[in-house]
Amino acid sequence: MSTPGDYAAVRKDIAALLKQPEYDDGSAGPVLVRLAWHSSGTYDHETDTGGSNGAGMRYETEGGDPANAGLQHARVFLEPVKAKHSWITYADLWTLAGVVAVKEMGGPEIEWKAGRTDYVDDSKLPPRGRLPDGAQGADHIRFIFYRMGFSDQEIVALSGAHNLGRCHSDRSGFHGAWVNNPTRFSNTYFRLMLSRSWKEKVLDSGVRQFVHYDEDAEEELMMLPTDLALLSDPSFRPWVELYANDKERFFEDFAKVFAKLVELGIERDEAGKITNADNVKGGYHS
Ligand code: DDH
Repeated sequence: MSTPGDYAAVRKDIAALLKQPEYDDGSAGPVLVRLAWHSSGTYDHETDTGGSNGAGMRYETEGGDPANAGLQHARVFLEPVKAKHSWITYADLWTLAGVVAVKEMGGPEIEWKAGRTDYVDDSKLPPRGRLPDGAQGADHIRFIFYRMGFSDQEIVALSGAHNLGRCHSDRSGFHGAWVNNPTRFSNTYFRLMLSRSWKEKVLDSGVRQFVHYDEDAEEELMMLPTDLALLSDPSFRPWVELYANDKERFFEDFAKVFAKLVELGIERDEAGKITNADNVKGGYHS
C-alpha cells in the first residue's frame, strides 16, 4: 500500500510490469495503450456519454463488446498494481497505464491528470458500436472521431499509435503487426504506409487486410483498410506525409491528442479537480 495520491509510485510499478517475455512481442505496453484508448474512445460530445470516467469496461455491457476483445489481458496485467495501490481508481489506472507505456516504449511524455472516478452513472453508459471498425473507410473514421470532437489532423496523429502492437486473429480477426519493432514508439507506421506497396489479402477467415513483405523482415507487415484510408483521403494524407517526415512533430502532436483523448467527458475546475463526477462511490477522491 502506498500513500494515497502517490502517482509516482504507481507509474513506477506500471513501468516495471511492461516486460512480459511470454506475452506477444515481450511487452504489455501495446495492449495497455489500447486499453487507455478504448476506455476513453466511447465518448460522444453531443450527449456527453461514454469516456474513461466510470471504468465501465469492468462490466459485461462494455467489457463484452466484441471491439474490446483481448483487453482483459491488459486489465489482468494491471491487477497487481491496483492491489498494491488500492486507492487509485480503475479509470485513472487504465488511462495512466497507457500514458506510462507510451513513454517507456520511447514515445513522448503525455500530460495526465488524476481524479476520474469508478462510479458508474447508468445515464452516461455508451451503447456498443462506438469504437471504429477496421474494415471500413474514411467516412466511418470521421463519423467515429468527429463524435469525440477530433479534427482530421488529430485523427491522423492518434492513428500513429499503430506503431505499437499487433492484430490477433482470435480478437479482431485481423492478423499481424504494422511495423517490425512493435514495442518501440516511432513514426515508422507512417513511413511504411507511404513507402511500401500494400497488397490486398483475404485471410482464411474471410477478413480483408493489406500486407507487405520485406525480404529481410521476420514477418509480413499489415495495414487495416482504415489505415490505408488515411492515404487515399485528400484531407488526411498531408498529415500522414508530415508525420512520416517529421518525427518530432508527430511526437508533439501525438502527446497533445492522447492527453485530450483520456480527458474526454471530464470537466475540471481551475485547480484541476473534476467537477462533473460528484457521485463518487468507491475509489479515492481527494
Ligand atoms: Fe487500434 N486497432 N484502431 N488504435 N490499436 C488494433 C490494435 C491496436 C483500429 C483497429 C484496431 C487506434 C485507432 C484504430 C491501438 C491503438 C489505437 C486492432 C487489433 C484493431 C483491429 C486488435 C487485436 O486484434 O488485438 C481502428 C479501426 C482504428 C481507427 O482509428 C479507425 C487509436 C486511435 C489508438 C490509440 O491508442 C490512440 C494499439 C496500441 C493496438 C495494439 C494492441 C495490441 O494488443 O497489441
